[in-house]
Amino acid sequence: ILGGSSALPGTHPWMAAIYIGASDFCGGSLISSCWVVSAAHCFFSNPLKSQIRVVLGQHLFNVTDSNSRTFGVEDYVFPRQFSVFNPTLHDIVLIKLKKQDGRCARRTQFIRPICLPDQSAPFPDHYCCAISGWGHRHEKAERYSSLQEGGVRLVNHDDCRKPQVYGNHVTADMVCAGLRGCVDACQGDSGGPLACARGDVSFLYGIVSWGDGCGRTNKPGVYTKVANYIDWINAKIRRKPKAS
Ligand code: 4AZ
Repeated sequence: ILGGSSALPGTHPWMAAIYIGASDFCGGSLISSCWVVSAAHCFFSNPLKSQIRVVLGQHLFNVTDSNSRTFGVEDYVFPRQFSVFNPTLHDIVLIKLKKQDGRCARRTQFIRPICLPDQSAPFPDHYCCAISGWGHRHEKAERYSSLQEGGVRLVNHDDCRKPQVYGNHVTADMVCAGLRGCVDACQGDSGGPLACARGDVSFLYGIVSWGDGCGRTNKPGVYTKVANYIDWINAKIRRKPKAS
C-alpha cells in the first residue's frame, strides 16, 4: 500500500496472507470459516496445493505469533470464464482451507470474516473505502511491509474508461478506486480487500487486481467487482448436503 499508514492489530480481521511456493505472495479475505477470496492471477501458474499456506490474524509480514493461525489449502477454484491468457478478466479465486481438528478458522479478536456485498445495493461514486495489505509502499520498493491501510474513493466507471485513464481495459466486472493517487495498492497487495462500510459493517466490494504502476495520476487501482460473482461464490461455498 502506497500512502497508507500502519494498521493496528485486529482492525482488518478478515485479512489473509497467502504464501505461494517459494517466493510468491498475495493478500486475501476470509469470507466464511473455511473460505478465503483472492485474485485468480496470483494462482495463474496453478501452484501445487501443498505449496500454499494461508495465514489468518497475521500482522507483520512473514511473522506468525500467538494471534495468527496457519492453514493448508484443500482446494482452489477459478470462475469458469477465467483464462490464463487474460488474467485481469474474472480475477477472483476461492480458496478452501484445510480443516484442523474438524474445523477451519475460529473467530477471535484477530480473525473474523468480511461480509459479501449486496448485489442490489452498490456503493456510490466517490464513496470512501479501505484497502489493506503487506505490499510495496512505493513502486520501487524492494520488500514487503507491516500491514498498511488507507482510504480510497470509488471512481465513476465511465471516468475510469476514459482513454486517458484505462479505456476499454476496464470491464463491467471491475471497479476503480483512488483516482488522485495519494493512496493506492501496489505489488504484493494483489488479492487483498477493497472494503466498503455501511455503518460499522464492512463489505468486500473489490479485490486488488491491477493498475498502471502505483499512485500515478489518472491511474487508479483496479479491483475485481465482487458483487458480480456472488452467485458463483454462493454456489461454490454452500455446504453440499451429504448423500444419504
Ligand atoms: C501488483 O503488481 C499491483 N496500483 C497491484 C495493484 C496495483 C498495481 C500493481 C494498483 O500486484
